[in-house]
Amino acid sequence: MQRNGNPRVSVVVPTRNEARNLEVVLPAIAAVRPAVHEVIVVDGNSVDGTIETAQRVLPWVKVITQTRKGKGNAMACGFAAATGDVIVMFDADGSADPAEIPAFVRALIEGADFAKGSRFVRGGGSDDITLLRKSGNAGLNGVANALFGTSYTDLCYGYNAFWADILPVLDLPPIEAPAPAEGMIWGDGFEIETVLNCRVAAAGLKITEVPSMERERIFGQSNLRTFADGTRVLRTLAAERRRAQRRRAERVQVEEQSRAVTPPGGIPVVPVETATAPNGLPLADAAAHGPRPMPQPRVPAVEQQQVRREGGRDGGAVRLALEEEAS
Ligand SMILES: Nc1nc2c(ncn2[C@@H]2O[C@H](COP(=O)(O)OP(=O)(O)OP(=O)(O)O)[C@@H](O)[C@H]2O)c(=O)[nH]1
Ligand SMILES: [Mg+2]
Repeated sequence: MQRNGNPRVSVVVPTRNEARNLEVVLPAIAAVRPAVHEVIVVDGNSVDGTIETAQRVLPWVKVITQTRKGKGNAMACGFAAATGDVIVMFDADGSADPAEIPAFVRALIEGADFAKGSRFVRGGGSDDITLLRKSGNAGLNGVANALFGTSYTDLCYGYNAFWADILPVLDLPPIEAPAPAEGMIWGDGFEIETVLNCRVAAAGLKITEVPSMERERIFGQSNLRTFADGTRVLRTLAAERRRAQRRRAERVQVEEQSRAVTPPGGIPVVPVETATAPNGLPLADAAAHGPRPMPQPRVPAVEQQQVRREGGRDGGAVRLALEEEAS
């Protein structure tokens, strides 16, 4: 993977029962010029022939199945499988226009680390948003911007692209971790979009918004539940803010330890087990193994314990939000 003016683009498409939409969406992605490098469909137990349809309408598609449940886990699996320089997050429901992919890539070539789709900047729009949801989204943007010092205009939108080399900073749950007996690992569910927006901001990455036009999903029912989804985004912002503060405190502690053991006028000493390289990897790891595509964060016990039941879109039955996420 490398940053250059002609990056290979991997498009990651999460699917749960999207066969009919894929008939439209996959050929449209394949028609984009310059051509994308690969399309990765990440399926989550579809029962409508999604996988067979994907392979029929786009024979060169890569199909993988996710390792646990939830859209976030599907995205993490797709990111891990991607071999391109740039990764595009692309919903399968027909709501996103593949013709916008080159604009996302251009924003990255022009210096962004993360290109964030926005329906609310000039040139963007939505056929699929009510006034209530628009106002809610505006309020959530305000909260996010106050907490993270960002200027997001469309926090709750899943069409984004980024350079693959920022994956370690995203610090997503390891895809090979077993599913907890109950609930989900933080980041595996629909909170993924907000989690990504918070983590790229907390890491100080350069974010550029790209105008995007959202259509209604072509086939199938919308699963959005305005108030429950809004509440979940708020809780995600709060949890990610705590995480960012914890991380900052850890960094300060490392610096203080370093100062404490540095002789006057001497070279600063950084305890090797806690120091991190610019790519976010522990220095010891980075030195031993070089860069690696996905971080392998530990799933702390607290994450497994502090769960809360909540009705929701993940699987329809229960969704366990791990609010006091800690990693
Ligand atoms: N692999 C996988 N894909 C999922 C899962 N949940 C949702 N998706 C896919 O993620 C994309 C976005 O999900 P949607 O249900 O469209 O959610 P949304 O766009 O927020 O809401 P609506 O389009 O209004 O229903 C779609 O392509 C879904 O098929 C999941 O658990 N696993
Ligand atoms: Mg959708």
